[in-house]
Order: sequence, then structure tokens, then C-alpha cells
Amino acid sequence: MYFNALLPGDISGPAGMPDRVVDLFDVEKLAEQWLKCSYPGAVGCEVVPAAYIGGVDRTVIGDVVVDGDLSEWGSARWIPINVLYYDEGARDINTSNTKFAVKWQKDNDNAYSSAGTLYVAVQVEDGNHVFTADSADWNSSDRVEVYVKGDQWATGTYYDFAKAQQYIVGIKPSMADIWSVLGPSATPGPVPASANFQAAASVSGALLNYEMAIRVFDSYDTTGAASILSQLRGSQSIGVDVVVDSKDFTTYDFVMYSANGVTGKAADAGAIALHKLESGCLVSDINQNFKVDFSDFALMAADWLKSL
Ligand SMILES: [Ca+2]
Ligand SMILES: [Ca+2]
Ligand SMILES: [Ca+2]
Ligand SMILES: [Ca+2]
Repeated sequence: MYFNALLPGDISGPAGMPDRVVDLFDVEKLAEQWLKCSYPGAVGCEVVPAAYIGGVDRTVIGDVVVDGDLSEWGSARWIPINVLYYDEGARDINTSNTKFAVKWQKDNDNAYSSAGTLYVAVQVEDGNHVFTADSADWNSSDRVEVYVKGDQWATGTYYDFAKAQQYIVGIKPSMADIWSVLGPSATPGPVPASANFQAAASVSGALLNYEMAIRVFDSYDTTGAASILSQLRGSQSIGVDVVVDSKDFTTYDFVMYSANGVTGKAADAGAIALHKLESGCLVSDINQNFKVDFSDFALMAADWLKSL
């Protein structure tokens, strides 16, 4: 595997950094952090600062509810969406108030790595709302597109769900419901149930608030039969990208913005921006369940005196 090339138990070394050997330096670090915890918000737990701008923060259980209310995202690292991606002249987006944030969660907090979910929040300030009952034409309404690839190396291959997935979400005219489709954007279809995709949105004045839960796949098969869920852990990179689309009904113009302006995301998984998954965990917390204890010691013991 490319993500976890180092030994799980190699958390330190003579210089205080992993050194590809599991020995007494690693036990010393584990002892130093023994029974400490870093569970976000818990009393007495050490807070490990996020070190990576543009990274994806670890959530805790119950942290994100997919309901279109973004109030639980206040402290998230928001990424501005302010670079023109496609331009037919619409100017109804206020890019200074348009942004997205991502969090992640493992399914199994006691495993070294585990299948998991990304939570994505998108806020768009759009002064001129155009909502449709379904996805209709690609440039017919206000909507957001989210791209995810679990395998950070996936590139090329036009419209290949096995490489990456493009989810498109729009608000219905009633504003009480959303539609969602799985790309490609030229011929989108309903999101298969096997994707376990969730989305919700809300409208508050000019602000459109979208919220999604997205399973992370190394390879996705629309039948579900051959899908491979990514095994996630902190410090690995995955692809996450957001494009905001807007229709202006006064001019019938259309515009798209992204965070990075790298075009062709629907056509090439290599154009999807990478983000590092942050663990928020102490280095001795090898299984990244926010606490340093015997489960971590067991993982270190399994690698005892191994070297790479
Ligand atoms: Ca070591
Ligand atoms: Ca929410
Ligand atoms: Ca609009
Ligand atoms: Ca642990």
C-alpha cells in the first residue's frame, strides 16, 4: 500500500521522529503519552493543533448531522471558493462569502485504519436563486458539485466511477427538498443506494447551505458488487473538490467557481485537489481512537524490532 508505508508502531526515533525501526525509542514515546487522550472537547484531553491548512479535520461521533443546518461547522477550516471555473457572465455569486469545509470519520475507532465517511459543508452566497425539480441541464440551475477519490493516485479515464465520484446536489423550487445525482455531468443519473450518499440543504436569504455525507471508495461500482471502500487513517491524502454553479434568471447567464481553478475535474480524476486527513491524535495513539492505551501498545508490540 502506498499510504501507510511506515510501520504502525514507528512513532518516534533518536531524533524524535519516526525512523523506520520499532524499538525502545518508540516505547519511550508511548510511555510518555500513556493514558493521555486527545478527544476533541473532552475534559482533560490534550488538544493536538491542526498543522495543515486545507486539511480535513477528524470529527467525533455525532459531530455532524446532515440536515442543511451548518451551525456545528463554526470552527471548521473553511476553504474559499473564489476562482472562476467556467464563465458565461453571471455575477450573482458573492465569492467573499462562498466556501466549503470537510471533516472525516472512521467507521471503527479501534482499528488502525478503517472505512469511513467524509462530511462536506458548502455555503454559497447567491443573490439570484434558480432552483429546478431535478438535475435537468448541467447549466440550468444553482447547484454544487463535490468530487471525491479515495485513491489519491487515480488519474485519467474519462467519467470512470472506479477512479472518482462526482455528486451533484440542487435545491428544489419548494426549498424543502433537494435532488442529487451521480455524475458524469453530461449524463447524470440517480445516486445508487450502494453509495450510501446523504445530502440536505437550506436557504437563508441569499445564503444556500449544503451538507453531505459521502463514503470514500478506492474504486466504486454502481452495482455495489465490486466497490472497494478506502481504508482511512490520519496523515493519508485523498481527493476532495467542490465546484459551485449558479444560474442568474435575469440574464440567463451561468457561472461556476472552484477553490483552485483546475478545470476538467469531471473528466480527469487527476484534476481533483488532494487534502490530508488530520487525525487530531497524539503520535502514540497508533490506532487513532483519541486515547493512548494497551490497544496502541499491542500494535507497537506487533512490529517489535522490525525495520523497513
Ligand atoms: Ca522508531
Ligand atoms: Ca448540520
Ligand atoms: Ca443563482
Ligand atoms: Ca489508541
